[in-house]
Amino acid sequence: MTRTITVGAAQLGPIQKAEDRVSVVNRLLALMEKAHARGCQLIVFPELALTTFFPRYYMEDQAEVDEWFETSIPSNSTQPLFDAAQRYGMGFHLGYAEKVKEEGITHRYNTAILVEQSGNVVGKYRKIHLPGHVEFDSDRAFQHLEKRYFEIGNLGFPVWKMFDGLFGMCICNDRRWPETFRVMGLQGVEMVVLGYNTPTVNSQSDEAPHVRAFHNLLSMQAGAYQNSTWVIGVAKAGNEDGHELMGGSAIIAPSGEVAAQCVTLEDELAVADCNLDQCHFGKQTVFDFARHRRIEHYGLITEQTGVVLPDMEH
Ligand code: ING
Repeated sequence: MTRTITVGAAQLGPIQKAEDRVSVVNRLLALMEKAHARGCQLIVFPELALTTFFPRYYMEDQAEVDEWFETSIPSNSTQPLFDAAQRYGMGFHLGYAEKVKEEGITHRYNTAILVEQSGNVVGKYRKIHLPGHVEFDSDRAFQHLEKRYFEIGNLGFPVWKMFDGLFGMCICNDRRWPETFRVMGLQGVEMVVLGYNTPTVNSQSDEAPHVRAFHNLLSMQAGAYQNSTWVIGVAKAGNEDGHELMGGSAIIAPSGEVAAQCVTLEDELAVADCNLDQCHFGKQTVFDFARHRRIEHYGLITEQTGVVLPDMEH
C-alpha cells in the first residue's frame, strides 16, 4: 500500500483591502469543495490567506494594524473551514496574521497552521525569515514592512506526523534560505507546505519579472531535491489595489520536478497525487545525510550570521 496523498494547491487571486474575511472564507470554501470533488485529502492555502498583503502599507496606529490580525483560530469567520475539513475529511494549511498573548505579553507573528482531517490543529509555524524593513523607506517603489509588523518566529522548523508521513511548514521568504529545508530534512520531512505573497516586481531594482518567477521555482525545487521531499508552494496572486503579486503555485516532487502548477493569477486549484514513498530513494542514496554530510566542515553556517571576509594580507 503506497502512502499516496492527493493534494490540492489552492492558489488565491487578489484580496483587495476592502474585502472582508467572510467573503474570503467563502472563496476558500469554494476551493475546498472543488478539492473534495477532485479527491483531495489535503488542501494548501497561501501565506496571509485571509486578508490583503497589508505589510505593503505603512501604518503607525497599532489599532489599525491589529485589524489585519486574528486573535484566535478557529474564530467565527474561520470556523466554517474547520467544519468543511471534517465534512470532506480534508486536512488544510492556512497562513494568517497571528496576534497572541503569551505570559501576559502580546506578540504578533506571520503564522501558518496544519489542520488534520478531523479538524484538529496538528501544528503551528511562525515565519522566521522576515523580509523587508521596519521604517518607511522612500527609496522603495512600494513598502514591504514585515519586519515592522511581525516578530521573528519562535517555534523553529518542526516536523509533524500526519497522513502516515512527516510534514513541515515554512512561509514565503523562508523558501529562499536552504537552512529552512535542511533543518526539516534532518528531521526526515517528506512534504513541506508553504504559502507566499511575492510582489511581481522588485521594489528596489528593475529586476525583470521573469527572473523573480524563476527564483520562486528555483528555491522550492532546490529545497525539494536537496532534501528529497515534496514541496507545495501556494501563492496569493494578482493585482491587489494596484500591487501585482506573482502566481506560479506549484506541487514539486522529491526529484525537484514540477508535478502540477497553476497557470492563472486567480483562485485556482492544481492537484497531484503525491506518493510519500517517492522520498525514500533520495534519502537512502544521494541525500543519505548520515552517510554523506561532513558537519565538521560546516561550522560557519551556525557560528556566523553575516559575511566575514578572509584576512587578505597574505
Ligand atoms: N515576500 C517576498 C518573498 O520572499 C521577497 C519578499 C521577494 C524577498 C523577492 C526577496 C526577493 O517571496 C514575502 N512575503 O516574503
